[in-house]
Parts: sequence; C-alpha cells; structure tokens
Amino acid sequence: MPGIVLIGAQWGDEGKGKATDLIGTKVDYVARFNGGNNAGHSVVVGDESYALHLLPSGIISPKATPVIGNGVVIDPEVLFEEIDGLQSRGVDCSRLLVSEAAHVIAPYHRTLDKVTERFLGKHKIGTTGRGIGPAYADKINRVGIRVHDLFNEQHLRDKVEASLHQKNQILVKLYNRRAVDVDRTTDELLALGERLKPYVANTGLILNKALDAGKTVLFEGAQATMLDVDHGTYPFVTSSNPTAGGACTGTGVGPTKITRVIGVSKAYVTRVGEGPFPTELFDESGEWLRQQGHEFGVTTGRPRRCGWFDAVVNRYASQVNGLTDIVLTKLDVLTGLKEIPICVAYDVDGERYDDMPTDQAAFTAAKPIYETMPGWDEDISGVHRFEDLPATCQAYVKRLEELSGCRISVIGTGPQRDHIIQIR
Ligand code: 2SA
Ligand code: GDP
Ligand code: MG
Repeated sequence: MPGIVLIGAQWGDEGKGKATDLIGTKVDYVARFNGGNNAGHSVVVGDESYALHLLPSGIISPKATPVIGNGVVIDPEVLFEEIDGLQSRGVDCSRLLVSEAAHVIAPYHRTLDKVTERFLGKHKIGTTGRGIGPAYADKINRVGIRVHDLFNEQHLRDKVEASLHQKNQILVKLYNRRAVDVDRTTDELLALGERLKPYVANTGLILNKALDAGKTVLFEGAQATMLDVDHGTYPFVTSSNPTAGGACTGTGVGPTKITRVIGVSKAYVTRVGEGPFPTELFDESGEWLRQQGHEFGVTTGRPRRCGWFDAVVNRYASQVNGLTDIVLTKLDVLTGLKEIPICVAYDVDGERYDDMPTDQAAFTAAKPIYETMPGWDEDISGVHRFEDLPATCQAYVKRLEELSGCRISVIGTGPQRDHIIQIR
C-alpha cells in the first residue's frame, strides 16, 4: 500500500518535475494535489525538454496513470493547450484522469488576479497572474465552480450568476472595469466541459482502490513548503497547501496510506515573487547563481531571486511535512565556488533562532548566521557514485544532511534524467 508524497522543501523550483519523473517511471499513478497552472515543472528526457504547468510530471512516463486531484484548480483552456502540445510531440495523454470535484479557473479569476495585484501596488504578492488566488478564494467562499458543474447547463448558469454577483460590483465600482457577462461565461464553460468530459472521474475512489490493491501512487506537490497558505511566509504565499498534508485533502486519500514523504531541496535557495528571504544575495554571487543555475521562471520567465542554502528552512520543512527523505538537486551548480556559506540559524534583533519563527515580522527581520564550507572545482555533472564526488563536495552534502534533520537519499548533478546519485 505505498503512497509516496513528493513536495518542495523551499520556495519552489527545487526540481520537483525531474524528481517526479524519475520516480514516475516506477509507480502506477502520479497525482497532482494542489495549485494549478502557476506551477512550472521542467523535465529533460534525452534531447527533449518538457515544461509542464498543470499536468502531473508523470504524464511523460508511459507506465503511470496521471491524475489531477480535487485539490487542484483547473484552467481548462490551459489544460487543453498542454495536452495538444504534448500529443503533437508524441506523448500519450489519453490516460489522464481529472477529478470531478476539482475547482475550475474561469476567465474572471484571471482578470481578478491581475487587477488585484495592480491595485495592491507596493503591497503586491507577485503572483503568476493565472487566477489561482481568486479561484481558491471562491472555493472557500463557497461560490466556486467544480468540474462536475460543467455538465449541467442550468446548474452552471446559477453557479456562475452567484459567483459573479459580488465580483461584478467590485469590477465595475472599484476597478472601473466592465461587468462580466453571465450567459457568455456559462456558454464558454459549457463548451470547455464537453471537451473535458472524457477525462473526468471519481479520482478519490480510483486512487483508494489502487492503493488497497497494492499499487503505488506518487502524490506530486506543486510550489513548496514556504509558499503554503498555512505554513509559509504568509501573506507572500500561494493559496493552496503544497505541504504533505495537502496530498490527503487534495486527493481524498487518508494519511494512513502515505508511507514516504520526499522533500526536494536545491543545494542553494531561490524564490520568485515578493516576500522575505533571509539568505537572498543582492551582490554578484546572486547573479552568478542565477546564471549558473538558469534561474528563470518556467511559467512567467521572471528572474528568480537567489541565495545560499538555508538549513532553518530545511529543518522546518522536515518537521511540517514529516520528511523521510530529501532529494538534493543542482549540486553541480555550485562547482567553481571557493567557499560556500550555509545558513545555520537566524539572528533576529540580537536573539538567535535555530527554528523558524512563526511571527512574520521576526522572519522578515531575520539575518542569516552563516558557517562556511570549502568548495570544489571538479566537474561533477554525470557523477553516479557519492564516493566519486570531491571530498569537499561530500562534506558539504553531509553537513546539509546533519543540519536538515533528514537523510539525503538522492543527489541531482545535472538536468538530465540520468544525472543523479542514488544513495539509498
Ligand atoms: P500564485 O500565482 O497566486 O500562486 O502566486 C503566489 C506566490 O506563489 C509563488 N509561486 C511560485 N513560486 C515558484 N515557482 C512557481 N512556479 C513557476 C516556476 C513560477 C514562474 O516553476 O518557475 O514561472 O514564475 C510558482 N507559482 C507560484 C509566486 O511567485 C507568488 O510568490
Ligand atoms: P520544479 O518547479 O520544482 O519542478 O522546478 P523547475 O522545473 O521550475 O526548476 C528546476 C530546474 O532545474 C529545471 O530547469 C530542471 O531541469 C533543473 N534541474 C533539476 N535538477 C537539476 C540538477 O540536479 N542540476 C541542474 N543543473 N539542473 C537541474
Ligand atoms: Mg517550477
């Protein structure tokens, strides 16, 4: 009954796509449980590179059945674009299963996301503008549209009307925009629903039956621990639960069925969007990491903010997610540095914090306390055995493991599928 959860341990873009793809070749189902097309997961297979936003990374694996769980918000237009793009490259998407209880991102959610960000000005979150926050807000406000609503015209029209009732007043009176037309929106959603129908299923039931029958399910997280709406750097977070608990609520599978929780961490840290980031580098080292690591958003192309490895974040991620393993990615990017600082604790107004402060004012004021390890010059891309890494590189990994409170089981040494060191 193995249910494996894979999540981001930092602020996203840790290389979850590649890690999922690696495990995805060995599992029966790969289920997305949170977020939407704000995610950008890159998978490199041979000469082919795939950028996935809404589809689970397991779609590339011919064996696994990809599932979009109830906790995901789905923009159907984006989903079809992604399916068409992959099919034209020979990737079979016909196995895809979409939860009938997942919420739909309607065009007005995208509009609201963009106008709200503009309205917030210097207080903006730096969202991806994909309508994620407004779609989840509707879910919580109980005026959301679920996938199964797309198959009943009268029911859908009523729901769209209820959802737009307040929004149109806000759009017109506050944002000086035109009201969204209920009938046109309903007709558009009905047409999208027709195309979605063949993929729609009771995915919670399917996943539970599969687990009971001894099949393996990989629950693939999008975004990351520090972007979690409950456990992240609120309000600079996404609107879902990318932490391990989200795998249960976002698919309808109970926690007793999860046997492993894998956290993916970069050997340094990046963040996109606004919000505090204690180890962020504003000097040439940050620019060096950005260039060496090709740190630009897969969805928006935005340059990612870069900083040194933050062990406080990793210890926190181990705790919040109950990590059993860490996949450490992009170790190769650090090649060529003389010395590598690691943040081991924070200084907040003269007080030492070994653990994550929950008070965001304290976290915003946190200054990293660094210890420094020697670097290495040898090219490590494609190295397959831990013992073949330079001694200083091995020492760096061992120190990260000690500080993170969880074993490191896999190391990424390049973007390719086979650029890994499997320790356990
Ligand atoms: P949103 O759009 O409401 O989810 O934005 C809220 C915050 O969540 C951050 N966020 C992300 N951070 C890292 N990577 C993400 N995916 C893309 C990628 C991002 C891109 O893989 O590169 O292309 O820019 C992602 N999605 C959401 C976002 O920056 C806000 O801070
Ligand atoms: P995700 O959102 O967590 O799936 O990560 P992204 O795909 O947004 O960003 C990770 C980037 O790092 C992608 O371009 C991957 O191809 C790349 N990548 C993953 N693992 C490694 C690694 O070990 N080394 C290097 N150099 N690149 C990697
Ligand atoms: Mg990404």
